[in-house]
Amino acid sequence: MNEFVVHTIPGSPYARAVLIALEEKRAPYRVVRVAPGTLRTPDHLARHPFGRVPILYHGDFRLFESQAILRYVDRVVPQPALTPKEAKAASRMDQVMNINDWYLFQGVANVIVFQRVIGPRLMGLTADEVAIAAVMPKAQAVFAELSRQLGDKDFFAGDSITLADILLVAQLDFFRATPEFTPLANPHANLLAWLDRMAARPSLVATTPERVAAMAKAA
Ligand SMILES: N[C@@H](CCC(=O)N[C@@H](CS)C(=O)NCC(=O)O)C(=O)O
Repeated sequence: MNEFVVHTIPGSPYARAVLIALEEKRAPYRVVRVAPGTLRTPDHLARHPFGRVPILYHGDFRLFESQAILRYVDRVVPQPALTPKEAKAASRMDQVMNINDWYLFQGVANVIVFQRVIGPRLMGLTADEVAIAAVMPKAQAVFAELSRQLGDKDFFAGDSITLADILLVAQLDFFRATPEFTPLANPHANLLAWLDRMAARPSLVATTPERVAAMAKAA
């Protein structure tokens, strides 16, 4: 099995999801550091035409888009399976992954986490409180729906961890660094308990932003 190579900015939640999946599979991988200021350079755009991370290399095969990468890893390293076999559970997994991408990240996390964490820490910006307040109703709706989908189960789809848990936990664990997280999550005890259980898994402990920064090598 060729080693997997993940190009990322350490801290990227999408890339962390890929690393969590590789850890769950115990697959060999290494991390190549992408500097935030290089996303629009010709070299990076040749790897990712939309100027984002993560990018996966597996031998001479290159892939971008986290859902595609996660499903590829699950297909080429079948055990432990991260997709339920049963059709309804598998479609629940797909649904949660799309909630993550379309409703949690787009218009909620990419506003609140940018305003609170990325802008201030990386770009010296001051948080735009009006922009944050404007997305809170959508954020509340997303957290409520995620809590409803989880219900009293241990995982979002099926009896064991799936790609849905992995994609979502990477996003929510990053979101936890914002002051908005507590009022959004506190009404949903099941979601908080799931997040704590997930965060204690070795695959999450191995992929914290600090651990990824320590293992990342320059390209
Ligand atoms: N749809 C992409 C989203 C990836 C994404 O937005 N990555 C962020 C980091 S978590 C990024 O590269 N942001 C840089 C930018 O937007 O310029 C995926 O699933 O991989």
